[in-house]
Amino acid sequence: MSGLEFPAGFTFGAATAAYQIEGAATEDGRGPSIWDTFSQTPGKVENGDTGDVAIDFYHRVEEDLDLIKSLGLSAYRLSIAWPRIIPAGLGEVNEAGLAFYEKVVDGLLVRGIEPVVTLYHWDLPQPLEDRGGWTVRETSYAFAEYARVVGERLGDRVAVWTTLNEPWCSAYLGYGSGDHAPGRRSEAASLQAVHHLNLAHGLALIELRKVVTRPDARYSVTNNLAMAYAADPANPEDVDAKRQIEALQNRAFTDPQLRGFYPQDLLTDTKHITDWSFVHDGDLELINQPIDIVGINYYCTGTVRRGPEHSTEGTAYPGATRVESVEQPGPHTDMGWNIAPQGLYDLLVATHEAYPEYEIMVTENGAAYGDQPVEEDGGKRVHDTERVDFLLRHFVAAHRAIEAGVPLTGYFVWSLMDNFEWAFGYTKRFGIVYVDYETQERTKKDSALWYTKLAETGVIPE
Ligand code: NCW
Repeated sequence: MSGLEFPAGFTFGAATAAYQIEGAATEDGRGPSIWDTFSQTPGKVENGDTGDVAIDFYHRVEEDLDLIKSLGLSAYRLSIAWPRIIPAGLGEVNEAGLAFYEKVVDGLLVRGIEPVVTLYHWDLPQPLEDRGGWTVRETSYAFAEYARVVGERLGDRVAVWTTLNEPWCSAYLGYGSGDHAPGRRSEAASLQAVHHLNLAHGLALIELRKVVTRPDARYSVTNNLAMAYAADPANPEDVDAKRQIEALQNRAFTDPQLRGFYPQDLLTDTKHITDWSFVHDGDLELINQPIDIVGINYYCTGTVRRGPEHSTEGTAYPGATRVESVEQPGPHTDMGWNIAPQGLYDLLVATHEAYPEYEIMVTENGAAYGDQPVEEDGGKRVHDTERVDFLLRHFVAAHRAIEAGVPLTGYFVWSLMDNFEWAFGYTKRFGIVYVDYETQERTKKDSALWYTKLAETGVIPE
């Protein structure tokens, strides 16, 4: 199975997000984000956990950058916290915030690691939510202004600019099911959010391209595309259930972003919720800006079939009709997500077929497990054999996709280190590096040692 070699120049990276790792929530002028508010609201996050301290990356930058270097990675995917840059969301720029990310980006470059920067990984400034958040188009314009400010400061250095991470989560979990910040539960609001996130993506690209000066800088967006299967591919009703999921989760984002239109079936499926009049003339041209890389976050698959009629109010799939999820066979990770490397292969091939002109990167893939450190040979070890096996099998699937002609040029493991897992607090560990939340001590897990061999040789280790 292994011993497979990736093409020369393939990017092996790891990913994190600002709110999940930084801590220092009120330091150096950072304003509140919707995740501060949400995590401080009783009952929203497991154990009442917050990102106030997280894994203290804010104060441990040098040590953590040395760690990335020691892993042999060629790129690090980080996100910038909008509330550190423009604390009120609009208006005054916080110099300390820019200086912090300048330190991170310079620290990466000096170590020979390419910075891959995501501008929005879910931490909307709270004052913007107070004005309507992603349900209003003012937020899209505020995002473009923020992108310009960051681009002006770091545009000579950042290798890849990613506008949004998983807008499906921001829109449907944030405004539809309420599982994520800001915790609203409205079908109409979630569809407004879909559009204003897409608009923000396009407007930000326009501003970035005006100010970025690094000649080889590239542009991207990261979607968590569903790999959905019909329970019975010969049953048209099951096939239609799959079509609905793909319209809501995949094409609602990729079609406007990469093609400049909303899918007609999405508009039809949701017409009882909204007439989409929040899409103004010219918006789709603004959204459909040229990009270089399509980023895909992949974790698991879904299988759907025709189910009973049910309301979709308060769910993450507004307007889905008679769609029922079929339980996926195990084994599952600690998130309850099924392990399906074939799904990664299928998704990469399907995305390439739908949008053949784009380079693709897996911007996140990884697994949560209940890791336990052990004392061994006078040191700490974490034998996360399941994660090693998970990564091995997904890298093999990615390699197969390349052989099948998919222009896959990079892969970022989620996550570099254990961190704040949103509504699950600190109960789920995705890191290839273990973090002791009491002492903040970092310990490379076996998966990190395995990944280093892959990153250094380009060959999937046995
Ligand atoms: S929750 C989620 N994640 C994890 C998170 O740590 C990271 O910030 C995200 O980019 C790991 O990768 C992403 N993604 C949401 C997946 C969908 C959840 C499905 C909910 C069903 C309604």
